[in-house]
Parts: sequence; structure tokens; C-alpha cells
Amino acid sequence: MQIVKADVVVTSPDRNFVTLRLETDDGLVGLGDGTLNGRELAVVAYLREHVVPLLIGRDASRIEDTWQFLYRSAYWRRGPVTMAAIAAVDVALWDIKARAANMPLYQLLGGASRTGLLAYGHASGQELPELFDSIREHQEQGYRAIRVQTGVPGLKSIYGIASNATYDGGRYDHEPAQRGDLPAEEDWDTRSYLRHVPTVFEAVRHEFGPELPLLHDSHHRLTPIQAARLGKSLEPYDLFWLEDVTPAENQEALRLVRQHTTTPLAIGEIFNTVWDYQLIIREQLIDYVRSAVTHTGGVTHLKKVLDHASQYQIKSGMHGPTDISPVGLAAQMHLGLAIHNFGIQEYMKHGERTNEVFRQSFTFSDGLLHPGERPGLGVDLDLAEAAKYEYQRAYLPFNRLADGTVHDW
Ligand code: EZ4
Ligand code: CO
Repeated sequence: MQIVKADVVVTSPDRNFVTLRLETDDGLVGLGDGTLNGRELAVVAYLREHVVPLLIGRDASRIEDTWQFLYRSAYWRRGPVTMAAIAAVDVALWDIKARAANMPLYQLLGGASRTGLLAYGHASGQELPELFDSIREHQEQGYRAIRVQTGVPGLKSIYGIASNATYDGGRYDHEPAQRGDLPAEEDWDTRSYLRHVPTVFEAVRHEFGPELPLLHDSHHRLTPIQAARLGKSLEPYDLFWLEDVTPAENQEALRLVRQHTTTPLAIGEIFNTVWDYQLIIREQLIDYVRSAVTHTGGVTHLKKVLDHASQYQIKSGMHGPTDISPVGLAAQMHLGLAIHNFGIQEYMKHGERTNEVFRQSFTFSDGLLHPGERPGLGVDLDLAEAAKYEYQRAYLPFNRLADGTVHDW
């Protein structure tokens, strides 16, 4: 089973996606996601210029060996570009192996540990009435767990509020990257945020009752002591998790947060190897691992991170925004179905054009995702559809404080 062809397919139906498409001499095709939001072409160049030439002629069945070869032979290790490129290769090889075995990938990973994956969606609103409508809409779509983000008094624009429309004017949920030549500037005020968020959760609990699992994302903006205060002030509202309270490059910061609050913590959507988690898993400073398969070296590496986490009762909470392509999402659905320590899966619906480019077998019913029973990942790439949509430059926004200082976004 030799790799005879390797193409990096860039398409931009509702947003940019980078897909590695491998073909073997016996005619099997495997797909891997290498989409890195706002820096897509860096992964394209890494793959096309430096990885594709190494793949031609390799044995497609040697997944672990290929992973170790790409990781160690580059000498320059880790980082989001490298790890997304390695993930694209890794997932494409798992897709090929599962197609060759004529099994859905989750069967090769040990078989199903559950009937489906609890998913959470993104409800948001500038003010409470829009937020409540958005929560109700999500419940009507079947979501059984919901992330809550709102506007903050005094701030013009803020992370997490659905703002972009689809090409036909519908809601394209929360997609922070905006097409154009410059990143959008948002504003931030930590004191106003810390005062406001508990009042939002108080109102949501009052309206929707105690049962509904609620989540919230602070998106890396707080210092450890501010994060500790937020966690403490949200305790009465029983969050499923509080996400990315601090930037967390400094893993030790979580010690202080943890000492002060019993609100469960989720971290890691921008981490890319097990080394980023070393201290916070060993010291049990988090409850959920937020890594996506796409940004953490593929199924091979993320499975190792999650197996390590399982020894500490830490569960998965894989990142699933729209910038994880249908290929990346499928890979993590198979992984989540197979592992014992699955926690929850973030699930934001892709746009209709995206679903034309990527033909998928997964289902979402009664709040649970399932990757389906098609051999491999269960995703086919329609090359003719993909070719209709050229790459379009798009940047994630950034933040400035009132005095003009750049702040974490
Ligand atoms: O900002 O996916 O929890 N989800 C998030 C996302 C990220 C984007 C970055 O590409 O934090 O909305
Ligand atoms: Co997040």
C-alpha cells in the first residue's frame, strides 16, 4: 500500500479549508484536515514544499512510523503549523487504513464506548432577549448542552457573538475570522466583563432552570487572579465548564485558579502537543482537554494526550468550531466514540456550501453526534465543488483596551 499521489486542496466555500488528499497504488483515497484559521497558507506551504515530497512512495500502512518520522526528522518540533501539517498526514493515513479494513475508523480505535457523543452548540446574543432566543433555537435543534456568550456593557464588539451572515443571509453561527485584508479590531474591558458575566448566568438559570448544561469561554483574556474570581462568582450557576480563562502558555498559572474555585476548567484549543499539557494534567489543574485532532498532531498524538489525561479523570472536550473542517470533525467523532474518557464535543454546524464540498456520513440526533458506519472517516471530498471556491484571505480579530494597548484575543 504505497502512497502514489498527495495533493493539498485549498477551498473556501463558507470559509477557508486545507485538506490533504492521499492516494495509494491500490486506489484508496484518504483525507486529512490541516486548516489553521487565519494562517492557512503557512500549512499549505509546509505540506506542499516540505512534506508531500517525503510521502510519495511511503508505505501508507505505517502510521506511527510516519508520525515519528515527520515529527523528529524536521528537527524543528511542535508549533501549530507543524502539528497541523502532521495531523493532516496522520488523519489521511487513518482514513486509508480504515477504508482498507472496510470499517469505520472508530472500530480500529477499539470500537464504540457509547451510543453517541454529547454535543454543545454556541448560543449568543448582544442582550439577554436575543441570547434567550438563541438558546431556545439551539434546544429546538436538539442540543442538550449550550455555550453562552453575550455582549458586555461598554464594549462595541466582543468574541463569541454570532455576527456573520451566510451567503444567503442566514445565520452562520459564530465565525470569528472575517474575509478581508486586515483583521477586525475588537475592544476589551476586564472589569466590566467580570461584573457582567455572573448576571448573565443568573438570568439564564432563572429562565431555563438547573438541568441544562451551560458552558462559557473567556478566550484567554484574564490574569490568574481574575480567572479565580470569575470561577468563584460562577459557582452558583453550576457550569459544565469555564474555558480558556488565562492564556495558559504559563501552565503554572492554573494552580492559583484551581485553589480558588470548583468551577470545572477546560483548556487547550491552541495547544499542539502533549508537552503543552504536561504540568496541568499531572497536577490535575484542568477537567477537560480542548485540543482538536487537527491542531494536535492528528488521531495518533491526541489519543496519547487523552490516554494520559484519563489516568487523572480528565476528559475530552475537543475543539469543534467551523474552522475544523468536516474531515477534522469526523476524525474527532471517531476518536471520541472510541475512547473511555470522552467528555463533550463542540459542534457548530458548517455552512451549506461546505457540506456540498465535503460529503459526510455523520448524524446529529437528539443532541448526540455519531460519525456513521461508512468505511474510513465517512467523508468524501468533491474536487469539482472544491475547485469552485478559491482561497480568500481572512484574519481572526484582535483586541485593544480603551487606552489602545493590544490585549489577548
Ligand atoms: O476562537 O475557532 O471555543 N471556541 C473558540 C473558537 C476559536 C476559533 C479560532 O479559530 O474559542 O471560536
Ligand atoms: Co474556545
